[in-house]
Amino acid sequence: MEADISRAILRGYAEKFEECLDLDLAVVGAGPSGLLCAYYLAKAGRKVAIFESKLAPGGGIWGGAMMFNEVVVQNEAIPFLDELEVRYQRVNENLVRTDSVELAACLIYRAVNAGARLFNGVTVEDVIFREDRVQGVVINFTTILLNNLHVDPLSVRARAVLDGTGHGAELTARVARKAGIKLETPTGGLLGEKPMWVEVGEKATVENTKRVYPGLYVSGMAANGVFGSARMGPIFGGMLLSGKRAADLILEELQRES
Ligand code: 48F
Repeated sequence: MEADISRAILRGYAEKFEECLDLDLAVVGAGPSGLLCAYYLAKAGRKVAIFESKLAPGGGIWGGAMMFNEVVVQNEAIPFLDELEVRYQRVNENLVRTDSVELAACLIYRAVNAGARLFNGVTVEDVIFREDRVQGVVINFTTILLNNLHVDPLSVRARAVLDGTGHGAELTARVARKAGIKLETPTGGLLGEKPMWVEVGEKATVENTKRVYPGLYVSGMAANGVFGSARMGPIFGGMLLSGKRAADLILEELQRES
């Protein structure tokens, strides 16, 4: 029995991982924007995997605000809540509120159930960069990195990579530090995140969801970190709209290329 359990787990993981060595989209970070983007790509029949450095996917959703586990969503993003079957209650004519645990759970479930593969405990530490284009991700187990062990990573090819790493835009920041790489931003680098301004941040996170280098896209708070806009706190409509916009842009690009 013991050996059967181990064999089942090893084979299951190996099969899942092998299927994902050559992807249409690698989503880096399982926050709201990355999860929703992965859901739409998987729903469109694309091969997509999500790499999340923490044990639990869901990013900044779970704790709501200051651990009050509720978040608000504005009217424009309610169709996503309906599609994901997240329940909500009206706050005023513009806003609804929802249980943050339910939102996180539904986003994760819908993305995986639509066919996206999710690898938790896996950190994207770099990108594959060939012929002036981002062409995949370089991954390692987070435990290896946390323990500072000198262990080489593995790589996964992807036709598109989405940086959904949240505040700090960790992946794009890493790419921008590489010699000779200039991002498609006004300065060629990251503009950095601004302090809180809810309306501005919410609008900007959607507008800033775009390609930052051939093969590399940004969504959610990473988009505002790259293009220099405000944070917005526990309002999640912008994150969902950003995830959908990323999916539309990436699907369009994939279709153009094929
Ligand atoms: O920050 P996060 O939730 O992403 P988001 O879609 O949403 C932001 C909101 O949660 C909130 C907000 C809303 O108004 O401001 O903050 O921008 O999730 C980002 C995920 O990326 C993971 C990280 O653990 C988190 O779960 N992550 C960060 N760096 C890496 C990574 C990495 N190098 N590799 C893999 N995962």
